Amino acid sequence: MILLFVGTAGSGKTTLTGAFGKYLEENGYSVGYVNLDTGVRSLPYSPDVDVREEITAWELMEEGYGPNGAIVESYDRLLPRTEGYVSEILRLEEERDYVLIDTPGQMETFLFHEFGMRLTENLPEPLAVYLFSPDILRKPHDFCFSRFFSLMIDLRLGTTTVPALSKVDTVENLDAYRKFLDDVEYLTARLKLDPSTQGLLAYRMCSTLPELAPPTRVVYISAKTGEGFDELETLAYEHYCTCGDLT
Ligand SMILES: Nc1nc2c(ncn2[C@@H]2O[C@H](COP(=O)(O)OP(=O)(O)O)[C@@H](O)[C@H]2O)c(=O)[nH]1
Ligand SMILES: [Mg+2]
Repeated sequence: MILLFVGTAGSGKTTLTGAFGKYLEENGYSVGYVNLDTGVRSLPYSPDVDVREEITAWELMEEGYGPNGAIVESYDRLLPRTEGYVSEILRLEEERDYVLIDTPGQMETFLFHEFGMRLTENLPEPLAVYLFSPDILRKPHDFCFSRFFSLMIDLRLGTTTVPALSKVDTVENLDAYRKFLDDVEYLTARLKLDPSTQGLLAYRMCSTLPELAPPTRVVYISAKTGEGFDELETLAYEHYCTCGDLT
């Protein structure tokens, strides 16, 4: 089973890769780890496949690139190696129960770069986990945004994507978050009360969500406390063993 952790910088991908991998290993599974981030300094797991063996963003910064340029250049230079990484990941998948892929810190270098696209389309039905942190959820339309962003990842990568709220240990009123994320009808009803342009757009978008998307469960996860790990394990199992039905 291949799990691909995707999300904006700081959403918790690397921490979760380490903590969820440890949880799986403690439960008797063998786990392979893949680091695709050329810019990360240290990792909380020991990678079986690591793009930093080929190139790092900081060595490019020593060549004179700025931080953003170095990141983009590093993936340009990794591009000819894509097929090699796919083979390494497939080999790893044959020998381990799970392969956890920690994607680049900056999500755009994965979703908007040929490297990420080519790598993903050559993996056998990876389950993408879209991590978003609670601090981006300020208003009802932000909940709509998150649900749609997860769908956009499906569209872009051709994967099945599970939306996962990360860092739930930092949330005091998790039930309120759950209500908005789990119950699309409730969210849509709340959006209808918002007369702003953003509210109207979100209302229209969320009204179409039940037609557009299969009813996917949202996972609530904390890499700190392990909350939601069992749920993520179940979803991965269902994805691989019951033909992608994640209702
Ligand atoms: N409280 C809390 N902090 C977390 C959690 N997961 C990650 N973090 C913190 O969020 C920051 C970014 O995490 P990181 O895994 O590097 O994010 P990445 O850029 O998506 O790989 C770090 O300071 C982590 O310690 C979590 O579940 N709970
Ligand atoms: Mg990271």
